Amino acid sequence: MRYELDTALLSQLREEGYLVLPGILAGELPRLREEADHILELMVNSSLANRRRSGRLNICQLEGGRQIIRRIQPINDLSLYLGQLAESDIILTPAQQLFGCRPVLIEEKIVYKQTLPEPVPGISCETHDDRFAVHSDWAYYKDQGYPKDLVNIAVCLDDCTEDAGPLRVWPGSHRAHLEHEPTPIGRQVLAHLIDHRGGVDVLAPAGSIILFHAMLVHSSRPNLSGRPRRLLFYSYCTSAFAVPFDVRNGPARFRESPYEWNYQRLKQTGAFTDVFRAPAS
Ligand SMILES: O=C(O)CCC(=O)C(=O)O
Repeated sequence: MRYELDTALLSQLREEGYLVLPGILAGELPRLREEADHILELMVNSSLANRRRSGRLNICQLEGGRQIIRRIQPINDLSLYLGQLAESDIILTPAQQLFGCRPVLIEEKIVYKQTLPEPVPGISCETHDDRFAVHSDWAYYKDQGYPKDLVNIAVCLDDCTEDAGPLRVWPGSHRAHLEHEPTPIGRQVLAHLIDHRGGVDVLAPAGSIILFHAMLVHSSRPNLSGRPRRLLFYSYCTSAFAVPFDVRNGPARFRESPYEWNYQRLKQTGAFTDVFRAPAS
């Protein structure tokens, strides 16, 4: 399947720095959610089997014990389906239209914002909540020398409602890079450069695609809905730039893979039995 942006949508994306394509992947939702659940189970069980939190897994625990899966990254080497989706026409065509040449994937992740029904003992957790700071992704990508022609394609696995900590964007902020400072939850635009209480929520039903420029300032509040708010992110760079291979995610794949094989071996020999199942979603 192919989805071409018309001129009006393309100029909206160029002007505002973001665009929502409602429901265009609704038919894929069962498979997308199945993959997200599978990756979540793999991460939690392999962390327990190895007695070491996977470096892919970002999990938080709040006072009172509630645990929230915040993010898993990288993911394409854990799911054939998600790896193939990243190269599919429906995902690539809008990015290709924007760049005027082939997009090259530079990183992928799933932001889960998913509370676990029961805390899982034995995994070390971060102590903050699932919010994301007011930032642009290029504030990170610039460290690897990437150009500014980068676009994020986020697939909504769940409804992005006001109470679910939706993506919040500052329309038009992608035109110039704003200086960031480090915070416990990541880099953040200096408070005097942008109104941190500004921005607009990007509300979208499950199955929608949100495209946004990597320089666009964005954030998200904690998810208070009681439901997961999963976004699958693919980030692309223009092939006009000599993109180095997998520099952002490659080291984590290389570091984590031996632990994941060790987990499979422990399971095969009966030395470890899975204890965690993803909550029904
Ligand atoms: O999914 C979200 O709420 C925001 C994620 C985000 O900004 C990031 O991963 O850089």
